[in-house]
Amino acid sequence: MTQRNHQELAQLLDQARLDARSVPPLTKSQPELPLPDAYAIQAEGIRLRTARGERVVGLKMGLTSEAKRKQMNLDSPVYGVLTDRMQVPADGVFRLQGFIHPKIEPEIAFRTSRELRGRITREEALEACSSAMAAMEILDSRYIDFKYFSLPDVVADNSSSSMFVLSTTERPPRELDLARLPMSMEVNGAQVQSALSSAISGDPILSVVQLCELLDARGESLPAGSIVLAGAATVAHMMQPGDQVRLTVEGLGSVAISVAP
Ligand code: OOG
Ligand code: MG
Repeated sequence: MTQRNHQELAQLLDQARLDARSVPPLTKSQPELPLPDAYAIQAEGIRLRTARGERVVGLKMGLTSEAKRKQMNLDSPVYGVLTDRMQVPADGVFRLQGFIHPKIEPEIAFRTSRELRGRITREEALEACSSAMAAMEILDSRYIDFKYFSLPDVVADNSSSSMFVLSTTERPPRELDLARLPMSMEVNGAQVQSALSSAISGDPILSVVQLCELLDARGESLPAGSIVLAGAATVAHMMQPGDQVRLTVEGLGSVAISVAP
């Protein structure tokens, strides 16, 4: 596949996102879409966004929990890129208009204070992460039906990333029992999902280790000052107008958004 092909496919997905219109999975017309090409399409899509003034603020890991891999019927972790325009302020309002079929999921996020590259240990990842936060990701697939796509499809579509929200509480990850934090997501006060943080990669910090390996395979590193979403602990949840969605993570407080009526 040429760079020209990557650009064309990135443009198609970018336009679908801007128009909030779903399109067939890329593998329908390109059954042999290799994963490295899918990441190249993702990178072209991010270039289109930065050319319009968006700023890259971090990365998201996806499919780091068994629950998510089962829900999406895909078998290995992937990453996507986060920009400043994707962040909803804590306690902010999210409007469903302009999105295709958004879903929300409970996550843990980290902020890095130095660059990480290549194969790193859990200790090195902990050392480089100045804080951990409670986070929710709002996914939106640009593909018809959301559910039935292959790994290269989801990667090309920036791993379904759409929006995210971070708790205002930030704590050094070493102060927490990171792999044993109870997480509970509630909609209008009723619990809809719950899990222990170990559902995320066995320990959410290991998502950072894995991310560095995936980046390294493409000759890239994780810059200092990045936000990293570690991946969802449970399946994602559909939102209705007027919903108040809140995630509480023991030790990290809670984070909420309201869906506009
Ligand atoms: C892929 C992205 C998965 C996560 O946290 O596991 C993800 C998808 O579900 O469409 O963001
Ligand atoms: Mg996610």
